[in-house]
Amino acid sequence: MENKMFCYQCQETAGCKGCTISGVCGKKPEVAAMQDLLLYVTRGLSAVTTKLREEGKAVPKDVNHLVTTNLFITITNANFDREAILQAVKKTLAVKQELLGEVNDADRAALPEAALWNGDEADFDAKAAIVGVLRTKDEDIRSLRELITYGLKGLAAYSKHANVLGKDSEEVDAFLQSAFAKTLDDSLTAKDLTALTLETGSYGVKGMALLDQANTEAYGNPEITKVEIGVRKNPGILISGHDLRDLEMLLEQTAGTGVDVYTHSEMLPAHYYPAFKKYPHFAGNYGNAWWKQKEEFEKFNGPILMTTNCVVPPADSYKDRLWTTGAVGVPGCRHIDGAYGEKKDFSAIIEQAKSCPAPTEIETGTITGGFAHEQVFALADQIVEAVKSGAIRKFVVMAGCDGRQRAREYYREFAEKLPKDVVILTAGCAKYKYNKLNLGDINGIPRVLDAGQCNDSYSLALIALKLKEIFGLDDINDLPLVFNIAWYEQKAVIVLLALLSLGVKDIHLGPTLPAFLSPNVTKLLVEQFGIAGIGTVDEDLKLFFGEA
Ligand code: SF4
Ligand code: SF3
Repeated sequence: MENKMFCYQCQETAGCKGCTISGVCGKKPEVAAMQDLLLYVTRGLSAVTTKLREEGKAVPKDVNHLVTTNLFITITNANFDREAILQAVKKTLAVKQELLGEVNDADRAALPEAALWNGDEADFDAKAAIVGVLRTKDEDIRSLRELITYGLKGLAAYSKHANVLGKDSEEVDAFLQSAFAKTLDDSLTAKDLTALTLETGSYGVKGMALLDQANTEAYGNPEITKVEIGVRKNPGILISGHDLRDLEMLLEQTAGTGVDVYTHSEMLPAHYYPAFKKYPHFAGNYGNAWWKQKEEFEKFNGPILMTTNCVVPPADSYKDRLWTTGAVGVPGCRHIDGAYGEKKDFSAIIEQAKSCPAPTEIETGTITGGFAHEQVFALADQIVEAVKSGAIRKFVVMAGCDGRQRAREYYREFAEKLPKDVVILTAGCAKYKYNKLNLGDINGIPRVLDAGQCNDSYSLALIALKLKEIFGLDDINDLPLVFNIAWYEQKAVIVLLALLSLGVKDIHLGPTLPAFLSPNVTKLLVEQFGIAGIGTVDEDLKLFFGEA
């Protein structure tokens, strides 16, 4: 049967091969088509901007922002709204045509077809059908092009978060666009693309560093924090996703209104930042990782604001309470616009909240986090002492994503069965598999050190580099540190590539290896970097710690 779509960018792709009829995530073929087309025209725009830079001409910031937003739109569980994506295609074509006029005549002829294409809406679907993932016939070239593309999507998302806080890096944007344009270039060999993959990882480090700087300059350094997971009596607004600037605006606008604000999933780490602690109505975290949202949003009773991925197409019962902003889109749900640097107007959400009952309690207690780099550096003496005395034998990095597949129970069981002298370093929503297990502490150091969101995996890298320095080691791989990472969407891809670029070897990746890695690309990652999948919990405990 002919494919209605083709997407294999996330861990939950159908049959570990590819979604061809409809997305497991809920993405329909007509939405997949517009995403494919948006990537195509954004590649074209990137080829134009790259050429302009080669000619010594400046590319405006808002064009950089358009590229990153477009890539963000196509991340798993970010945007299901065909109409919104179609409008983004049109806008991108218009911007590209204008910039094309600035390219020297002699250079224009050398641009790829994607840079020159300027179809009408009537042409969109026919074009989309031939520019998707399967346009690349050679499976290894396709695999590398997609690996780079997914890494760039993650980099775009992190850049966007830095950009809304007023931090831009022309260097990162220029690389992102040039690398994205190279995924159109048929003259590049697998060897060239492998080098570009690693380069993407090194820019991943720069992008995450930029975001870390943006976040900490705006909101302070995360610090050890106990976060309430129960509920209060006021009506509430639940904010999810990764955008701290949106949260800040929501907290400002809800102050004194009698409406509380709760975080969900990847917004939990916002509680660790000093700047948000001044809001008495910042009530706590409600629920778990993204995939539990259907059940939890139902029970929350009040409006929910999705600032980024991961949104699940909502049930009718709460659709009217689900709001989107930024790159997120869900047909039938209201969207709040707002340009970078502008104040978004959340008053309609606040008004709706006032008429809603308070959230239904689903759990009580607290969870502790806030172990980003500065906080861990402050505890360095204690940690080094614990390692030297043998109280801490090893660290295991369990950063990444959570997801709905049953196979992910592995991570809960792995955490539960870990030897008691092992400490988990985590970031991202993967932590929801074990952050409520009360795994105790070692000489006052909690056994689950949560650095924050997935982008805060950067903190984990800094912590590893700091430990390497303190212990006087030459190689990061000589640390008593193992990597057992869970992935789901494309932000995890840039984190992975970033770690590889820092020289980290023997990363275990689960619950399954990406479908977009061809056998040859997998072989390369295994041989050069020691990348491996996961086994059973007992096998892996034996492998990592010599015991089950
Ligand atoms: Fe399938 Fe994942 Fe693509 Fe959704 S994002 S269509 S689940 S591969
Ligand atoms: Fe989670 Fe989507 Fe990846 Fe940011 S929120 S880690 S899955």
